[in-house]
Amino acid sequence: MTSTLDRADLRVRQVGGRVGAHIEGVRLGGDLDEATVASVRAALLRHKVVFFRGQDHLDDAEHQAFAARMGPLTTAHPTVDTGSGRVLKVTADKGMAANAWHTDVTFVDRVPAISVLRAVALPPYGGSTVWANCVAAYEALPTSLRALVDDLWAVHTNSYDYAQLDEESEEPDAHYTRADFTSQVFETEHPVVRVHPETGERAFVLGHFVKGFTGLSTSESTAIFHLLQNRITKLENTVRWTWEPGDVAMWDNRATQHYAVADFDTHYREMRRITVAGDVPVAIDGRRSRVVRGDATAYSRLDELIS
Ligand SMILES: O=C(O)CCC(=O)C(=O)O
Ligand SMILES: [Fe+2]
Repeated sequence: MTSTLDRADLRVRQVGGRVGAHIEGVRLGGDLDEATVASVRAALLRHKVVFFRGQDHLDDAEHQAFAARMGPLTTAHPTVDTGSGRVLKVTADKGMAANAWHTDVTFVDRVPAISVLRAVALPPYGGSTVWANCVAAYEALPTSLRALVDDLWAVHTNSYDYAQLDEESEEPDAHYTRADFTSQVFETEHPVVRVHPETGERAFVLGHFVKGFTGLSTSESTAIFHLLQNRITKLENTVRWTWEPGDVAMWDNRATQHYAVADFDTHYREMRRITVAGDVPVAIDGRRSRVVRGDATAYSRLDELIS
């Protein structure tokens, strides 16, 4: 299906029924014209994750220049000092436990808006990535469950219980260690349902940084977390992308979760991510997320955001 977002040379083809589109006819870079940037953004807001093939010309600088057209950038990560500023190198998913369903960096108050991921080295098999639509999952809720989540809040932290992760995700990766990721502890209380600042849609804010729900016991939190996550990650609500060299994926981090599938044995896989800064989530009743612990001002500035 091609959509009405198409311009003469830009084609948007839906990949999944609820999430994901392939954008053809665009050469990504910092010099894209305004109309193309607007079309790409419109496709992103509608489809939640967009894929571009054949972007082999990109290096870190041009990747960054393209991402900067989508908004002000964050530093690479709140706790990892990459030295190189804004590029997060993801060489294995171990240190980040990316083979778990998550929305990026929800442990800070200013949850990133958009992530732009580029394939640099791919394994001979496996290593695909899956995205889920957090808006569609909310919209599919029966009224009884909406009543439960609309006024529910959750505390997210980067210092979660690693013992709960599966054995395979215990190995630290070569570039960043677990100690890097938890060198500074962050905790933020977010609404379970946020109102998207650009689309006005309601979206779940959950994923593996959730430590528990406000006012509920650990066992109650675990039960409700699984109930909701099972709805978000239901296969019909997801899209899976099999990477080819030169591919770029860009997702709306305010409306999705993702999971990097760790099925490539010991083969080398390298991705690079540039992250676009986001604002502090707003609940249905207008209240904003609240910092419990940690200061993310150095990671992502709120005063540069256009609202
Ligand atoms: O490596 C991937 O496919 C995704 C890793 C990830 O979670 C991220 O870049 O945010
Ligand atoms: Fe991620």
